[in-house]
Amino acid sequence: MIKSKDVEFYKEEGYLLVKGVFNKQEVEEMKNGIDRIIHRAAKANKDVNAAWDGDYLPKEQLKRLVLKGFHNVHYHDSAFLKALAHPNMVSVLKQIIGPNVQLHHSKMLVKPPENGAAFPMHQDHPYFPHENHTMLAASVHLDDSTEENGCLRVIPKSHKEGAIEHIGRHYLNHKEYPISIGTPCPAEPGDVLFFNYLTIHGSDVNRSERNRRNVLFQYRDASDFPVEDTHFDWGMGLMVSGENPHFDKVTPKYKIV
Ligand SMILES: O=C(O)CCC(=O)C(=O)O
Repeated sequence: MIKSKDVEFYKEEGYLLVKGVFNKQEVEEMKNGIDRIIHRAAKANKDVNAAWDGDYLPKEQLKRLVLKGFHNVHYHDSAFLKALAHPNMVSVLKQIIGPNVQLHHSKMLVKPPENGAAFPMHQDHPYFPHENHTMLAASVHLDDSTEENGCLRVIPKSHKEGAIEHIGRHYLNHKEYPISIGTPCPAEPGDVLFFNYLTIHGSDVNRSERNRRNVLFQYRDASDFPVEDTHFDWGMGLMVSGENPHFDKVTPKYKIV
């Protein structure tokens, strides 16, 4: 799927957009899966607004923004289990992480038209710090994603700065790191943006009349261990490529609550 120059680009810049990882039918299956999850969540009275807080807009405007965000999508619909271990996905992961790749967690991020919430600039590192920083996000695009509907933005090479202190673990100060300083990464349905968990990223409000639906999978090297017990999700540690070299560490030592 990718060449050695792409791997070099990822290592240098901290991100990589890979075109056409999923075909039209696979994208359709994921879109249908998302619609059904939203429907079932509403029926179960669990349709909460997952929009992030922040200092990038006045409080009054922030309150109007909406994000449909649910974790563990591969437990809700098989389309996502197929996607997270898709041969094209695995082929890229093996090249940028190494032979032994584990899932960390999965989630969906739907920014509805006109009021889809932004993600203030941040690193994912504070949420689940690891020893060797192999952790990355693979953000799967299900819609045409442009600046108008709040596409992902990254700060190239920012992973080289290491871990930066965040406001309450969540996001960086908007005055120092406004969303506008991120390089926009427009993408088409089926494209995947890979970025390291130290790469500063975010995305703006969806001000368009179009949806912006993404599914995000986090993966790591099976020999890269957490340094803090800060995040647990079901399915954490599923092997999507290679083997787990640590026989005594195949189940995470967290409790399901
Ligand atoms: O999908 C997006 O726009 C950003 C998602 C993100 O930054 C995150 O989940 O950490």
